[in-house]
Amino acid sequence: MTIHEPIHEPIHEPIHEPIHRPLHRRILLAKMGLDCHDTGIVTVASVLRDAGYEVVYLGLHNFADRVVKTAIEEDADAIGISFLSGQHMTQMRRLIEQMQSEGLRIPVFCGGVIPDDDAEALKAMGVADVMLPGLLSSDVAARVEGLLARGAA
Ligand code: B12
Repeated sequence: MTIHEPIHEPIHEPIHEPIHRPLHRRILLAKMGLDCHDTGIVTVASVLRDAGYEVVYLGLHNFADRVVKTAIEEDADAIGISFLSGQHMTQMRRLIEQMQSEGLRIPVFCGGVIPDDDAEALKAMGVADVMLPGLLSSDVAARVEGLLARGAA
């Protein structure tokens, strides 16, 4: 090994060419509830930045009111939430209810360790997309671009 070789493999493959150049598209990312697993959402934040988005990451331990208030203040175009805690059904239901009561109509998507059946139930609830482990970074960026193009569900 020479001194120039990287010691670690990159967490995700670099995206040299953005799939699109979505100017001024702002995505709010957050963790909700008591879930402390943040590696996935931090990875997704850097994937979306590499793809040309502005990313606002709210960090851990948020609840629906704070997520919705921040999305409004930051004029976000979409909200992405990460769950590895099993709380996805409860928290996403609360988030969608809060968005409805505040009149916020932007796509909301989520990802993480989520059983397939629950992913379908989340979509039926109005979640625009559910991204599970194993997706390529380029697929995450392309799916976010697709749901922004479609607009709120
Ligand atoms: C590392 C780890 C931890 C670390 C977390 C460190 C950290 N800062 O993140 C520590 C040791 C702290 C931890 C603690 C616990 N953990 Co843990 N942990 C894991 C483990 C092994 C890997 C998670 C990880 O980092 N993966 C790597 C990242 C890159 O992948 P990812 O998060 O899945 O993200 C990818 C996709 O899911 C997707 N994605 C994720 N989020 C989002 C969001 C959006 C918007 C999008 C588009 C995509 C997306 O894209 C990402 C990139 O591909 C998993 C097992 C597993 N196989 O997932 C268990 C796991 C998540 N942990 C589990 C458990 C039970 C716990 C504890 C409750 C254990 C305990 N009894 O204390 C605590 C919970 C503490 C808490 N308050 O949350 C369970 C959860 C079970 C469940 N959901 O029903 C798992 C699944 C292990 C298992 N098989 O039982 N854990």
